[in-house]
Amino acid sequence: MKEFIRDLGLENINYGYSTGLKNRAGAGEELISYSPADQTPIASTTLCTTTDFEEAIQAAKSAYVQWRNVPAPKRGEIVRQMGEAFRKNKQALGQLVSYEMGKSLQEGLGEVQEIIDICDFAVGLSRQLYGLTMHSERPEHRMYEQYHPLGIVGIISAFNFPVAVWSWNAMIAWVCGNVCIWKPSEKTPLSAIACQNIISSVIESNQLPEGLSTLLIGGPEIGQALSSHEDVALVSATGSTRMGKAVAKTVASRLGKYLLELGGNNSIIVTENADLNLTVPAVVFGAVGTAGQRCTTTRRLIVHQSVKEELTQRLVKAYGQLKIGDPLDPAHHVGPLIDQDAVLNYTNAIEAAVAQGGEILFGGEVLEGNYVLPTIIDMPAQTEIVKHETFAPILYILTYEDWNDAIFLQNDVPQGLSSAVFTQNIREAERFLSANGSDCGIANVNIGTSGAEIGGAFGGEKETGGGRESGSDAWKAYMRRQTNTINYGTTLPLAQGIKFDL
Ligand code: UN1
Repeated sequence: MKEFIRDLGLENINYGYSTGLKNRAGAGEELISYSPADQTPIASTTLCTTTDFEEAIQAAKSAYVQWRNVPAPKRGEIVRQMGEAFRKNKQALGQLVSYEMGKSLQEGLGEVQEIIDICDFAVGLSRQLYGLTMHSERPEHRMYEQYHPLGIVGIISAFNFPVAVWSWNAMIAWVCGNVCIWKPSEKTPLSAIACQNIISSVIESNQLPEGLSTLLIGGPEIGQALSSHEDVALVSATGSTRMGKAVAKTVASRLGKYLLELGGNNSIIVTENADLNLTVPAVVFGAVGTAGQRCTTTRRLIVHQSVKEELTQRLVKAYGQLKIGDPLDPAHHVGPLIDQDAVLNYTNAIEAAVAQGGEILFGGEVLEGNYVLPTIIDMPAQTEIVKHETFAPILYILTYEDWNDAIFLQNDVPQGLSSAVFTQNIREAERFLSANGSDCGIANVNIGTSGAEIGGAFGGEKETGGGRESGSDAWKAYMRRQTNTINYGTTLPLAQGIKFDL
């Protein structure tokens, strides 16, 4: 038994359903979580069914009636305590994330740091849920807007960021006065249970209602139930475009709200004016970090022909120095893929790329278990496979001569999450950031595509789903806006000067 499993209270969890105060087995089958690092079963839990879901809705509904009346800064105080609890558990939770998901320990710890950071952000936000005041066209009238909570927020999260993405949603949703029902990926249930254990202590010590945070370990039917239930005001879903389209369709059919953070196919343009000393580490981290399983992973390199040879040589050299293996060993840069399906997707994509004219410059091999060699493939054109998001460390290289072609290639994919340009030329940089430049939700200059900070709004366009989570004013998606007009005079003037005399 690994020490962090014990530290996080995961020895005998025996639950798949938790309201924050009450934990019990789900009504469904047993679910064993295996580490992708060595296929060891870590612990087992149970799956929830739609019967459990109904109970969760009732708990959430009654918690909401209480929670929405807690002043926002007081809600922030609760989130502050949660942040403290995560600080105390950073090491253990980071290790668990690394072991259960397979990302390197550094990245596991980084993910917990994102939780801590978003807690801090949400605490400040709890005093800044500002609406505007506007001047009324009528005398002795006042007009303003305010933001109220939505109610129940459903959170569907993916295996690749098993804890951080939940926290971006949950911490913001809570300070906004909502309650949350969380359905994590079935591939990483323990990381979710660990988070629920950590925040449960805060819920308990503050005598908060059960149902403020409900965790349901479950399959797609729980996602479906969240999407179709009219009491779930907002469904925030992170995952594949296919899943996002299904969620959007179901939620839209009842005119509910959804927030989607789906696939990416992120590129870095390297111009003839790039500083390659910055470019090389940014590309390597972006392409192989989390074994290529981030939505923001660098998947395409669009390189000016004049720097292509030098850049590819330096990349191949850097790839040759990567240490691949047990993610918990701090010496390793790259861990395993999540499962054998992911390994198969990796092999299939490489086969397709070669069939479409690609030349493998590095990698292309499955090592043992779920470990694969990060791969660089030189492509003659942006073929079908390059336009497809494969969740694996495969970097496609495309070459350009004309700057306009570089921008065209960057945008000519169905996804629109993250993008970057490496250049020291201000015209290229500004053009990339302009309305004629990158069409993505994130566009960077001289930094890579992944590793976004929590302070900005995170999300993307086109098949990425259009939602924004985390910082900036992303909180507005978790609240309903109300416009209020107050007449403090003794007459009833109508807007637009309409006369209606009785
Ligand atoms: C994701 O892959 O779903 O920008 C989120 C990044 C991280 C978040 C990625 N901050 O890579």
